[in-house]
Amino acid sequence: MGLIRLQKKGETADAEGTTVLDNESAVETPKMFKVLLLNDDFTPMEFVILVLRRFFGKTEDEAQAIMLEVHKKGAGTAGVFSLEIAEMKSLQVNQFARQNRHPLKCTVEAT
Ligand code: TYC
Repeated sequence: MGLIRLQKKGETADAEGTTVLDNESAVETPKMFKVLLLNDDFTPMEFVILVLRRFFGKTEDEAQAIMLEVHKKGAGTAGVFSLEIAEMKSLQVNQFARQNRHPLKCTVEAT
């Protein structure tokens, strides 16, 4: 009597009889999203540095470099996260900017 191998849903046996995952069941690399800061003419540089330190865990030097990139190029990446975390950070930054009467805007973009 031959060996009977039972595959679960989403699995198949390859030529050697090894169980492999079907394509739809294969573990996929998580999709990642950039949290972008947008430049404006009014938000103080120090406030942008504070945002980068408080919400993105940047050091003073890292925060200054990102802030200057945004200031010169119009936008820059504060961090890269799963969609859920990226959207939460973006909401928190926009709320914090509004509370402090600054026009700073934060958006989310696919990597
Ligand atoms: N451009 C602003 C200024 O000159 C500084 C700034 C930097 C604003 C980055 C927003 O995301 C920003 N005060």
